[in-house]
Amino acid sequence: MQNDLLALKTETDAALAAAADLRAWDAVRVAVLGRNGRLTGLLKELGKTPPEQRRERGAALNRLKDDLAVAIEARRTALEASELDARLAEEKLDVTLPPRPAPQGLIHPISRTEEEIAAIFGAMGFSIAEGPDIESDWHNFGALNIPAHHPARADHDTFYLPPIGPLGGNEPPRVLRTHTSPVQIRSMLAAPPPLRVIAIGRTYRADHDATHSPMFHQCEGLVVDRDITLGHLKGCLIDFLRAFFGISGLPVRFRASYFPFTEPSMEVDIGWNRRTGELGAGGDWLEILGSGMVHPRVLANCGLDPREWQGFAFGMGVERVTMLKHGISDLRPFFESDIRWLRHYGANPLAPVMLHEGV
Ligand code: 2NL
Repeated sequence: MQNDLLALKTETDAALAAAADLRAWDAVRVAVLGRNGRLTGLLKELGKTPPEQRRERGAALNRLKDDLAVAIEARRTALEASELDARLAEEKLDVTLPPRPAPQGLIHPISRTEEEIAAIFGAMGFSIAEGPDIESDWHNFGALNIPAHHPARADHDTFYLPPIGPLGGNEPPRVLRTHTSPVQIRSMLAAPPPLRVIAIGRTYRADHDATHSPMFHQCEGLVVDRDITLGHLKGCLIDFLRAFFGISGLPVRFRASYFPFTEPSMEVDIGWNRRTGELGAGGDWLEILGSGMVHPRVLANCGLDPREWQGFAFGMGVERVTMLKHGISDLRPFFESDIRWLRHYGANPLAPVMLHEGV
């Protein structure tokens, strides 16, 4: 090999050996084979070689180019292998490390109460019924024996929706349901008795202060069958209240009251201590739900003969029972989305709802 070519080979080999990483290697490659590289320069000068030496010189340059290409490629393979070895040695994964805690969501206390109520009544054979938030005047009031002059119909209580439709404003008004009762009306219309349903969900009243929210939640239950008595109502609600508050001997009192849709009607109280707020003992009474035997006119409104079918019904406020159960004194934080309050009162989504959650 001609001297200058031998020198280029020797120096390139040395530079490749000295290149410690792929960056340095690439610099060597460009300096030799690149557009302005040394070998490229020699090839460009071939034209200036005297014609009698050109053949031999050209063949030598091409052999050298192949040799250099092989050496450069071999060095790249070696450098890549050692960089991979270094990464494999460095990037170790310790599968025995405990995982970092991931942020965990919580169940809103209202939802949790709804789940608990559904679990208890579900175990008694009730099914959950749902209905629309926007109701006809008839489903919300008329069917429930709430006459036109009844205070529950007064404008300050009910959200009325603007009339739409072919009658040009003369159709009966639609309302945001003021209670969950229309859901039970729909259940009676949808299927013949026997019937055991629970309706839980959002309800609306035009009322807003420390103890009233324009949107709140109710739970109502309805049983319709032959020969249903006040005894069934009392047994069912005593069992429910003792399971929900987790107090087996919880005192329960039934007190005569009035609702347009039940006859007779009863307010249901539980025993508590007015001074400490403790539930289950203390000699004081706390109103917790309303109930009664379904008014014969309500049964008839739903196409049921009251001489053949009887029923009982009850209703409670979900916020109210949640506040009592967890010692929450203010209604407003339920709907303020304050993450600190929700972290405090939220429920673990992975803990299944038990039939006896307790206070
Ligand atoms: C309360 C009282 C009550 C009902 C709701 C009802 C439903 C139908 C027929 C008859 Cl379809 N009654 N529901 C009965 C008595 C009381 O709720 O204080 N709610 C918060």
